[in-house]
Amino acid sequence: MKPISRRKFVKDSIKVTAAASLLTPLTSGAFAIAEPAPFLFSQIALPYAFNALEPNIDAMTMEIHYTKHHAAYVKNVNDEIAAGKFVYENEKDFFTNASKLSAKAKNNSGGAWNHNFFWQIMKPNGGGAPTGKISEAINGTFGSLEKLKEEFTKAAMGRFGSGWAWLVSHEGKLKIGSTANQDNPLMDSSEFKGVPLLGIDVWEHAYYLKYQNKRNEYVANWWNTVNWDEATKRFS
Ligand code: MN3
Repeated sequence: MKPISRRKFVKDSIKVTAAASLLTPLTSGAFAIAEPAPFLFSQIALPYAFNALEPNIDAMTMEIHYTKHHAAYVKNVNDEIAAGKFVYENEKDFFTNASKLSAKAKNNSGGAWNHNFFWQIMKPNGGGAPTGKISEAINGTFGSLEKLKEEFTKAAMGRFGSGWAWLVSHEGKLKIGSTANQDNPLMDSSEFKGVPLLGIDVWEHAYYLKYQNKRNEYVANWWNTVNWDEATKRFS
């Protein structure tokens, strides 16, 4: 058997050490490594029970959506990061570099972030109308909340195939649009940009068990889950 050369051994050791250091969170101690720790995505704890959004979103859909679909996006993007391919410091950094990501990293980072956002932008006994600054902005931009809902619904219905519809704040203005797949308005690669205030998942996995092909009914009932307090927080 050919003995492993010292040179190769050293080279491999460095690789292993580098890979390990990438996954070790930095501390302020004496052993801190200059290389920044890569940002890893995580799945937020669902802020309510699987059945809490009934009858608008059924418990089975919520459970599968959260424990299977969302969990998979988080795992898959972190696998890409762990493979040492994408080292960024936070979500913002990740998405402003979206155009440089692999398809796997881009799709799954979007899926990880979008669903964390989605769970928070809904709540049990949601709906109603926002108040304060965001309400003024809605009336100023769209004329009324009803008009906003009409335009947003049009964006959700008009998204062919899988994707998301969004209400965003962009350069001081409210805008409505949609993105394909798991793209989001924070990505540099997205044509529709802004800070998301509301977002609806219009992938069939988000509604098919209860609504089958009736995306329009899902979107109409989804308004009853909207957490306007969360949208307001993100606007101010
Ligand atoms: Mn989904």
